[in-house]
Amino acid sequence: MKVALVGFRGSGKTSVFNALTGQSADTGFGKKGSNLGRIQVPDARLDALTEIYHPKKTTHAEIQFVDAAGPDETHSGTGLDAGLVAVIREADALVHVVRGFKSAMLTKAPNPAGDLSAFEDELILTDLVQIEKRIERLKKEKRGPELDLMEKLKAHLESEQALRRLELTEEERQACSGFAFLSMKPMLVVLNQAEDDLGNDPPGDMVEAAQERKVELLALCATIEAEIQAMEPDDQKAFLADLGLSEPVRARFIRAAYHLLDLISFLTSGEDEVRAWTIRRGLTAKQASGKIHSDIERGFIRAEVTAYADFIELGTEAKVREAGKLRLEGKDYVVQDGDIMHVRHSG
Ligand SMILES: Nc1nc2c(ncn2[C@@H]2O[C@H](COP(=O)(O)OP(=O)(O)OP(=O)(O)O)[C@@H](O)[C@H]2O)c(=O)[nH]1
Ligand SMILES: [Mg+2]
Repeated sequence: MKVALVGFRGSGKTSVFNALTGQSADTGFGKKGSNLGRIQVPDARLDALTEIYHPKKTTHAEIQFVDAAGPDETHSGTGLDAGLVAVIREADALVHVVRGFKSAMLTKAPNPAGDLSAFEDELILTDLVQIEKRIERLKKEKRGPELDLMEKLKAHLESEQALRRLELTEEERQACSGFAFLSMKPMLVVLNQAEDDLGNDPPGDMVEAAQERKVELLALCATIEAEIQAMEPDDQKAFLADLGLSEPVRARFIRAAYHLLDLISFLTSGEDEVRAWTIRRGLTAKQASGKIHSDIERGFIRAEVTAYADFIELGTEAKVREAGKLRLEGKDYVVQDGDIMHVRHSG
């Protein structure tokens, strides 16, 4: 999964990036270029399977981050630059960082709800420009069905609403996927709080703005979280307890992201490798096997599935079989979180 950190200049994107990845990228204005990082998704089930199989390799699911410099908040309404648009297009999800702290570099008082909506307008505007161009072309070529869809999207954007809020059929969604519309991407909003606000709930207008836009909201203080991330584990625990925080932001972030994107993990296990694979909830066994390899999806015959809880209770593959807890599932079986799968395939 690829996540882009977006938001106005100085909102704290690079600070959030550091807090999540443990890197120490330069913060402050006008840093050119973007930062890339990745984190492994901790999974206690993977650790338990590793204890049992002692595989040569254990592979966690991964989240990749890209952090690019943001536009100036005083110049909103002029559209996003092409470089930034390209970065956002590539992402599966956006993390929009909004400033909740008084900045030493920016004169404007924090206005997180205002920034949330102003940046959203930039995404909407970018999509609108793209769609208008497409519509002109479709009119010339007299391509009816796609034209209808584009007109529907255009009307929605013109009412100043992001495309992620628009109900679409599966077919329409498919037709949109190649365009990678910015405002259609799932979004998590991070309210970057002042140190003094740590532990306080986000302001009411912010909560409302997030609900209205159907985006998840996570409040944190990036500078403190970046410090925590850089500490030794023992110091980390003591410091978190001191602040009244139960866990570092990385863990909260991962949960929020999985929830937002409706993701689950299935597991594969053996002597060579124990591994977690992240998929969208609702995928069938055949579709999910394509995550491992497209050849496996093509040649899918059946999946041998054990629920993680059953495996851990019984302890060995032989006992799982004996207890009748190894299920043979066909291509239409809907994969469940924690399924341990072995896919039989031809070719
Ligand atoms: N007080 C306070 N300062 C913060 C917080 N988060 C970031 N800052 C400071 O704000 C400044 C800008 O932070 P960055 O993380 O570089 O912001 P950015 O969004 O990456 O900015 P661009 O890359 O220019 O778009 C830095 O001096 C940070 O130390 C915070 O939670 N509290
Ligand atoms: Mg930055």
